[in-house]
Amino acid sequence: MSQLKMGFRWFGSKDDNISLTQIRQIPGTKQVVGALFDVPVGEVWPQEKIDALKQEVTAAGLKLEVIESVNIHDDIKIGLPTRDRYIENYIQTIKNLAKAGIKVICYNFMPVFDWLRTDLHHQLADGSNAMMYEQAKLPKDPEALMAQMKSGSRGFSLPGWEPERLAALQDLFDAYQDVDEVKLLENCKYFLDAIIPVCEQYDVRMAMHPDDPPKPLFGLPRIYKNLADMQRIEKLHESRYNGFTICTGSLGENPANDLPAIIREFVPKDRVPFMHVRNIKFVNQQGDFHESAHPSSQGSLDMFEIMKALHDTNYDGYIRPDHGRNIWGEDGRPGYGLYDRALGITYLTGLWEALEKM
Ligand SMILES: [Mn+2]
Repeated sequence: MSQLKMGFRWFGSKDDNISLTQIRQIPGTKQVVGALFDVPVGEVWPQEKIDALKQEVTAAGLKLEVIESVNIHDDIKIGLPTRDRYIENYIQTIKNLAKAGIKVICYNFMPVFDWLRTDLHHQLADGSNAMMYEQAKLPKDPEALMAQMKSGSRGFSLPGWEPERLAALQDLFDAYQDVDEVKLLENCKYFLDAIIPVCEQYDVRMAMHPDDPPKPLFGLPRIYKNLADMQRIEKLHESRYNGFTICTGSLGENPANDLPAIIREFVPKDRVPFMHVRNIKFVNQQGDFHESAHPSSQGSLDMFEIMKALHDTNYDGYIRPDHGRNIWGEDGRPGYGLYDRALGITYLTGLWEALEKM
């Protein structure tokens, strides 16, 4: 029986209220999906810090083979002359991670903002809370959005929302003024052409995460929203090391995205080293949604069909549950509480066992 390489995202002993011991007790979980959170975007990840994290995870009886994320400096995405220095740093980070046995790097190519939501603690009928996105509640002003995210996070740092980087928000927006989707793709190709030969040599696979939500916001371009975008990105640099994270929640936020079809196209091409599997629930015809528990019955996505597509295509990459709700009185980092993600793992491994035995 093929086992899922199931992982759990962890924000490190300094910044996560969930312990490695707790993670190890989630049935079927062997992998920690981690990162260094104290290295500024664009700088080299020091070998000794990577090794220390690896050692900490290994000592807890778990494996560290997937990093999420090594973020891309805005100068690379904008295409500034200074990008070469940041690409050199990125290459050194890849080499350092390879030395620690890292196999996959998850990253995204979203300008300015990482993922975003309009409510980080939307109250659900059962008394739990989850993140929500309502188009009408998205502030017109990006500064107001930042303030909204910050106050909603209740003191937790949010992945991809580095305060230092976002401090000069207007300057950042100005710098992206001439970057449209075509230009952003060109800049992505420039980056991939530089790093993928190194990834091949060091056996580290890149796994781009979809834009979340998968549509342009604040006039900023988005390059990974759907299957057609993926076909463009795979051709930017033909290599199994130029791969995707397929995040069912992010791509699923556009009801037109057929997730099993996307999986069935890209897994057989060996372009999917990493899966994020989570559910969302649409609340209206306009595509507003809140995040939900993982089971199909709790959201709008057919999780069985998603797992079946992975099973049918002999998926053997890494996988993790994604955002869950805050339940049972937990007040965790938005999307990253312990209980609902652990339930998600149990559900996903249950679906997988059934698929294996059918
Ligand atoms: Mn995701």
